[in-house]
Amino acid sequence: MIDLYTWPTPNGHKIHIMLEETGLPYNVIPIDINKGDQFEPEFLKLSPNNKMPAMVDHDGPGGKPYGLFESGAILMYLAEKTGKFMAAETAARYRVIQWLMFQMGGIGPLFGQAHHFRQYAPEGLDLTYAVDRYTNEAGRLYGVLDRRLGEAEYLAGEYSIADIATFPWTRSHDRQGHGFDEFPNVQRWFDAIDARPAVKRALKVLADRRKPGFEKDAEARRNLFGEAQYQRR
Ligand SMILES: N[C@@H](CCC(=O)N[C@@H](CS)C(=O)NCC(=O)O)C(=O)O
Repeated sequence: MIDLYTWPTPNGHKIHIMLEETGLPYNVIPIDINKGDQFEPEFLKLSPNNKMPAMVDHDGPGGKPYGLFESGAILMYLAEKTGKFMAAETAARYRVIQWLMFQMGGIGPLFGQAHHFRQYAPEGLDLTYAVDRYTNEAGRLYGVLDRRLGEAEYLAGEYSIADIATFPWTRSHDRQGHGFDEFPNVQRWFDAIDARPAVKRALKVLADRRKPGFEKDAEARRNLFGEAQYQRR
């Protein structure tokens, strides 16, 4: 059994999708990042960067419990454990890892900053430069995806953990300032993944706990963007 510490965000949904796709049994342990669960000492032992997702596989290597944080590492671990969604042969495996790293180092952080400056930053500041910078970067990254998906059905050729990592971030393309009409290959790829039964099940995990407009809540702002983030420094 896998204990998954999670919340219904794009990074959480990556792991919900992988677990639903592989059929591995899992317990959901909610980490309400708006309420500050990510700063609980027990959680920090598992995830020292105070972020979800994190997991403990009670049947880890050698049959012992094994903990991991960072969604990309968790996806690679689950792919290796099940032999699914990452090729075994070296050239094909690194094609998957290459597009997974593109998501982890490019799409995740830059789309995240687009969300921050377009939706969450305090009102009354001149954010023009930051909004332009991250909206443009998001558009550039969608262009990279679109060109790749014009030559391959999925990012690494076959459906893999690279697609599983990228898809949840593209669900909120409007919040990043872009429409799929600009990116028809991304639209085709998105529709194919969105139609998968495992993906539909995964997107329901903790769906009832996600509150629209959380960014207006003072406690959530303190936990996510304010002093709670820095009090352990
Ligand atoms: N690189 C990390 C990013 C995880 C991440 O940013 N998680 C966010 C929510 S999507 C979080 O836990 N935020 C709470 C906080 O920053 O305190 C991963 O991919 O696992």
